[in-house]
Amino acid sequence: MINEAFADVLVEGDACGQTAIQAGLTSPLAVIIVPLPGSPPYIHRLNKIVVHGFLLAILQDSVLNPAKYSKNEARKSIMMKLLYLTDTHIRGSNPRNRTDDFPATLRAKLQEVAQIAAAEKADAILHGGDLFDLPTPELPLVADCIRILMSAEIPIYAVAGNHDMYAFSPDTLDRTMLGFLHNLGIIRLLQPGKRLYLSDDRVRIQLTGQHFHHAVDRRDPVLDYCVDKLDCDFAVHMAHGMLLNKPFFRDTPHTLIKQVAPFTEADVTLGSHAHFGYPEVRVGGKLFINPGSIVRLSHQPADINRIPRIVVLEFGPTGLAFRYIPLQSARPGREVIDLSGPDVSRAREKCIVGLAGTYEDGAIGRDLKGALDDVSEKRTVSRAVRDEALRLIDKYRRDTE
Ligand SMILES: [Mn+2]
Repeated sequence: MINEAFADVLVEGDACGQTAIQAGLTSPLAVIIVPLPGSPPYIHRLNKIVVHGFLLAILQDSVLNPAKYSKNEARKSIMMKLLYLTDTHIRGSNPRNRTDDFPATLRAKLQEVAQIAAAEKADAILHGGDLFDLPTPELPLVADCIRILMSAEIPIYAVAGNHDMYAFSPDTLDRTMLGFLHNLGIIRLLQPGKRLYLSDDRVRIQLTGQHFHHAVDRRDPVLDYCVDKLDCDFAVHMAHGMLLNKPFFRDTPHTLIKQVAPFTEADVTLGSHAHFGYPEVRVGGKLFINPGSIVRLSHQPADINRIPRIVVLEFGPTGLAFRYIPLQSARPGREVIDLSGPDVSRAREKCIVGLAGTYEDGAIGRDLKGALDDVSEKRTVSRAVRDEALRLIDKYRRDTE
């Protein structure tokens, strides 16, 4: 029997048999072994020798890489874990509704994320966009936050959100902090339309991503939210846009999960942008998850009463599993959000989205003066502001021509 055979080998003090038992190889198939160079000739003392290709390969591997087959690592070798968080909105000052020290809160939350990554032995961190609240946020806090994320010592993959770029244009990313970190190789921005593969010994994951851009939720949603699955066990897609589980305000462009579910082959679509998140949705075996932003910026009850959370995704030979991890460092909403002030976040978002809708597809570039006239009329911007804007634009044009 194989166990006896291993016991024999163990008596000989052989690393191969020992690691095989630690790896849980107790199948009664029986054994082994082509001695590696330098191995002792114990093989002749085994009573029964049946070479089984699969076991043989693992055992050879286990001799060459014993650490991989130690008890703690055995589980890891058949599973990949990804940790997902989104909409961190890193900024060095307090948002209007927050009463706490917002930068300190960000550092604490990211520290907790790094600790979870270590405790879970995650293989990578995924970020759904709006890593930063501004395209070029304050450097000291960026340094703190990125150093904390890097302390997890695993790759960080991300898509860019509307706050990470200028003018809803991913073309501007090279001039932003997120693009800068990508160019340094510290954060790896997924490239729309391209597949990236993460693979373990037995699991291969296809990772794709779509940055925010001015036409998200306005053009055919299949272009942004749907992918084909090729040459992998699992496909994961991240897109920064207003992908929702149920209809929203008519004047806010959004896409419903049911519109895209039939057309994507992604096993998991990771949502962002909609800060409150929603319970996961399953459609025909496909999973749509948005845990919500890890910071609460509005004072709507749905935001105040939720606890920010991240997601751990596990991919193994038997399928995929996920669980939410609420952040311990998140204090009750009422302790950090000022309930008395006006909720400007929704009004501001509506205004910005409304403007973007008015000037699609480069209309701003073609007729900037007309657009400014239009905006100043709609938003009651003073004539002086409009004229100053035009003067600056003229100057910019002259300087760049
Ligand atoms: Mn956001």
